[in-house]
Amino acid sequence: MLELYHAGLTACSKKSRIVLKEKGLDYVSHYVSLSDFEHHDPDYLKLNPNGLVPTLVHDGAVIIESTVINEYLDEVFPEVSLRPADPVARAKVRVWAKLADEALGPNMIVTFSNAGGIGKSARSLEGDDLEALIERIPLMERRAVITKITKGGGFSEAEFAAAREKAGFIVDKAEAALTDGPYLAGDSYSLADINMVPFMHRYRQRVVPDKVTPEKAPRVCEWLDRILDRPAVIDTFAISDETRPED
Ligand SMILES: N[C@@H](CCC(=O)N[C@@H](CS)C(=O)NCC(=O)O)C(=O)O
Repeated sequence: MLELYHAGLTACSKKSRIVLKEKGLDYVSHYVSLSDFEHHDPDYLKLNPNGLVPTLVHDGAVIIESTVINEYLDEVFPEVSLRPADPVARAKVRVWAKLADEALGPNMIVTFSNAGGIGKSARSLEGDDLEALIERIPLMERRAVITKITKGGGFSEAEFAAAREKAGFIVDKAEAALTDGPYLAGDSYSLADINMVPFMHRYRQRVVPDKVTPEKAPRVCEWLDRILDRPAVIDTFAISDETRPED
């Protein structure tokens, strides 16, 4: 049995939800509300000690980290393969997996600073409640983010600028890669595209909308629209029983 603990429309959750849907795999969906800090519940931390989503449980085996989950799913369920056979193209998929992990940073700065979601919930706390929340966060760097947006005056203009620069760098990489083929790793649709699409979508929507335009990044825009049009991706991005509208 496959079970996915996820937070619906968050970027990392989408990464693994797309793979499950592309492969047509049945899974039990467990929505973990980040706004209610359910990812810090002791029971959830037993599965994912980092206190992050997503988490996959496959016949009792627990797999964490969205990029790792996606590789695992592709290894265990190879019928619909999401990695090319050619080792050079496979290496490209791995480089994109690494970039997708790096792509989270700029997205998080903007998401946590937004008026809604987890940022809003954290900012609504004060005193002992806020201290208790901060104390419960397992990862040092996530504790630092929550401390900054609640007690530290939020991210500085310099931090936003650095996040935008990093996002722009990744958009440029994608634009260059897409001169070699219709997909990020070349000829075939792969985990490279799946791991990147949730971030590129957010980059266009709210991180660097001035950069992801048909004039400045024509190949990225065409690729993004093409990937967003796949039935599995449409299903993943839609508000449904698996998601919450506020994500
Ligand atoms: N490297 C992790 C990052 C996971 C991650 O940051 N997930 C976000 C949602 S996209 C999350 O759980 N955020 C909650 C928090 O930071 O408190 C992965 O890829 O699984």
